[in-house]
Amino acid sequence: MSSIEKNKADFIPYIFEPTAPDDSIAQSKTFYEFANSRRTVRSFSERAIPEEVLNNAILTASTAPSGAHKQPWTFCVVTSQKVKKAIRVAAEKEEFENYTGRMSDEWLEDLKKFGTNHEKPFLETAPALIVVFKRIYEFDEKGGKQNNYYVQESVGLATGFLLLALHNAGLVALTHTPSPLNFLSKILKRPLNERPFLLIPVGYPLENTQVPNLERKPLTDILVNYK
Ligand code: IYR
Repeated sequence: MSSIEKNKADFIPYIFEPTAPDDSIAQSKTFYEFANSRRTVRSFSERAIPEEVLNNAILTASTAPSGAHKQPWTFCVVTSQKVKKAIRVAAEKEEFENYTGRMSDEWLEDLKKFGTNHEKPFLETAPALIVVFKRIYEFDEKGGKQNNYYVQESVGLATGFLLLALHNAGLVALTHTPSPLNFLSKILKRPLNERPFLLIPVGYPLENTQVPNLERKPLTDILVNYK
């Protein structure tokens, strides 16, 4: 049997529900408006998140396409106050170095409109921190390594799905990138095949929270048609 025939044997019918063009237009607009209402939020109330909501959002993230369907991601959900504190202390240490030397003047200038600095209280106040790890490879039963593919792309896609799923569940989030991120592997005792990718505080906004007055690029700046 050729390998092509062997693959075919594992195929199942795809259930396709056709959408009329008018419905398609309406749905695409509604979904865009929903996505466009998402904002990154940096101040969280202490209100707890139902565990099932986070679990469903993570299941949604894990529906993202991935290289060879390896799903090369692990999502760590930290709600322990003690662990959140340890993460804050380590992140602020790195961020202090970033803001006082490692970041260029141009970078610091670009960040002015966000009002950020090395202090990261949200790492303790947000009810949950989702730490996204990329799985560079897998261990097989004999302790050998099995490859994953397009790991960066796959985990980026999954994280995008996650952010929209959290938004859809009425939560707010912050895509936080303390750098370098390796302290997260240590604190969370992750295995060697996993590397930290992003740290996402999640929760509900503090009352009267404000966000930077930003605009998104218009379609004419982001789309090039070849008709
Ligand atoms: N990691 C730092 C700096 C920072 C960098 C970028 I690019 C941002 O969009 C926002 C912040 C911090 O989290 O403060």
